[in-house]
Amino acid sequence: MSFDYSNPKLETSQLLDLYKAMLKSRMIEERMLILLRQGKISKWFSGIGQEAISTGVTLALQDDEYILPMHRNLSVFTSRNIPLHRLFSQWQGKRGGFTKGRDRSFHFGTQDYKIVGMISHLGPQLGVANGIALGHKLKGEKKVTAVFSGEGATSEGDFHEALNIAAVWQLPVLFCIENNGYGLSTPVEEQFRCEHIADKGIGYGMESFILDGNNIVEVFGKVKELAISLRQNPRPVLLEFKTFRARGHEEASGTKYVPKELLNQWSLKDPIENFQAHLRATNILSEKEEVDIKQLFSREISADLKTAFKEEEISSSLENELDDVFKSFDIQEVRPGKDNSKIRLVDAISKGLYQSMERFDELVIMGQDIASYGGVFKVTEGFMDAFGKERVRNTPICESSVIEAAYGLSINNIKSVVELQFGDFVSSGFNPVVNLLAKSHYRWGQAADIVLRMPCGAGVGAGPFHSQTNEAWFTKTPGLKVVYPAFPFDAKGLLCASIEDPNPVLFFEHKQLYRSIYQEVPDDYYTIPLGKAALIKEGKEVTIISFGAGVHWALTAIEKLNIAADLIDLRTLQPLDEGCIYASVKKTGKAIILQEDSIFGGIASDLSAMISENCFEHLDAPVIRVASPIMPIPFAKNLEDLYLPNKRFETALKDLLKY
Ligand SMILES: Cc1ncc(C[n+]2csc(CCOP(=O)(O)OP(=O)(O)O)c2C)c(N)n1
Repeated sequence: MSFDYSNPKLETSQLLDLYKAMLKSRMIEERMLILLRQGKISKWFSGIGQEAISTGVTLALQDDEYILPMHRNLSVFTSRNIPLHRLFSQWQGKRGGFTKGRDRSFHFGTQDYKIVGMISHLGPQLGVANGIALGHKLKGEKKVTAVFSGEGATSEGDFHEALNIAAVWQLPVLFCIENNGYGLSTPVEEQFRCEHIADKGIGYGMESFILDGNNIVEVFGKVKELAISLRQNPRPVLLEFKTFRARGHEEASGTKYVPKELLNQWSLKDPIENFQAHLRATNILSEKEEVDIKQLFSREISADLKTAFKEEEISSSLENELDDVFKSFDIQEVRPGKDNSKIRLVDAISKGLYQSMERFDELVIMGQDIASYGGVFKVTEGFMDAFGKERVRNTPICESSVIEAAYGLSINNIKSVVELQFGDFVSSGFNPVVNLLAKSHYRWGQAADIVLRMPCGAGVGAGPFHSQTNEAWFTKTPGLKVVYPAFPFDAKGLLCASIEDPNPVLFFEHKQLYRSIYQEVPDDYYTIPLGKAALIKEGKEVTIISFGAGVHWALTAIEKLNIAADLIDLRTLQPLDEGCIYASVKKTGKAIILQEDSIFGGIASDLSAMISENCFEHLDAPVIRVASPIMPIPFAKNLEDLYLPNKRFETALKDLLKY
């Protein structure tokens, strides 16, 4: 098989560099396959036969440009000259790797080498690249971002959303799709219907090209040319690299389902053997040089393997592990000023957000209809005129990709706030929230500096898809902070603190409280630290614990029944102010928890268990949970009234007091 290596015409030194970089990753892989057979490493996803793509793309970019590889892209890592022993330690789960033993194989990133590794879910990578590229664009930096995907993962919604956003926002992203014929065992004809993935480019309004993924010169040349062009004229490009997966999906799974002829056909197109033959035939590489290079790499691999094997197995303490779930952050509390205005909850949120935009020059807000329209709840009304359309950014309807983009912005050191039009729609962006954002700091020390604003809650007759209060989906996911204010003063101070916090925060805003609850709120910027509950009423008879609209229902009941109760407004659900809860329950001996969401699996259940475990000797009655029944939220007013727990709360409270 002979390839055309004449276009573009490259210098001898460039040709040799390309050869060496491909060869190095091949030689590492071959060694890994031996170790795998010896049981010295676990899983391995082979990129053998596809090295020209990772190598060509990586060497065509500048070292300070981000690359987001997948599981078969070893050469991205080695072409960026990461010390091999660090890679080996990573694969053995040792401290010398990049994740302190917390994640495996290529699931890691490193800011030092501008590489952002994948999560298992494949598709989210594509949207993250958008955020990084957006960051460059906003900072006026002329840089390209390259992201990889297999052809199989292009069936995921993330691919379509990411291409759409990149096109609409004209982001300088190279979407590098390696079409290697199979997604695990699924051949391309069972994956998509069109002939070429590149054909999809036109549907998104972007340029696309088909490249021979086994021809290193073609890959390197075209990517280099495009990178120069994209830096000057930012826009996304879809690249389909035709190639072949020479080995099984992962080593244990074999290639039984792949026709022999196909394997034979493609073995003739090996990117390294062919290129090496060309270099030899054109006297660019002598036999001696070839042997020398191979010996050099072999020695380097052996020495670095020795270093990694010598490294002791990782050990840690639970405290140490827990310490890394969140990026540590001590808020410099800004105290409220003296001038106040009586405003609604929605105004307090809007003011907090506005003043945060003033305070953090680069803070970006993204959401549907938030720019000139001001958002469906008008929280960002007037923001576009004040801060411009770049920072107050309308998005297409693609929650997943927008949240992924927010993560990319954070990787590029830019804070963002994402407005979910309704908190219910976060389900369309669930994967990046619970997998990308939540696990990021623990996995590789990367902060996800993002606030997701979640208009939520029932009582407004909006039916099953615009009324949920879905905090429990997130309070159980380690790595997320969850804030849920009930009053304007708290809402503003907590939102400002959430934006300051470099960790991912879900900020719940109850729609029914938006325009019904007024309070004197300081005019100037201030913060309220997360994780502190508020004891808003004090009494000895009972402890009532709630948050959001429930706090107001509890206040009504306390007044109506004229009882002396401690009323705790949790304000933050993660982290939870356990001390405040236990102190109160130990004083009153009775606890009732009021939660708007359905009763099963909500925060009330956990609180009940925690109180039982920690305050048992002080309790004079069982801990009571009052919440909605286990059913979707109905639309009609009478049905919604049946559903919501506020009326049942009064009865339950009376019963508990009598106990
Ligand atoms: C969301 C999700 N579904 C399924 C999988 C299991 N899985 C891992 S890799 C893979 C095949 C991916 O194929 P492709 O994108 O073509 O990449 P390739 O492995 O061929 O390089 C599958 C099905 C997964 N990791 N994530």
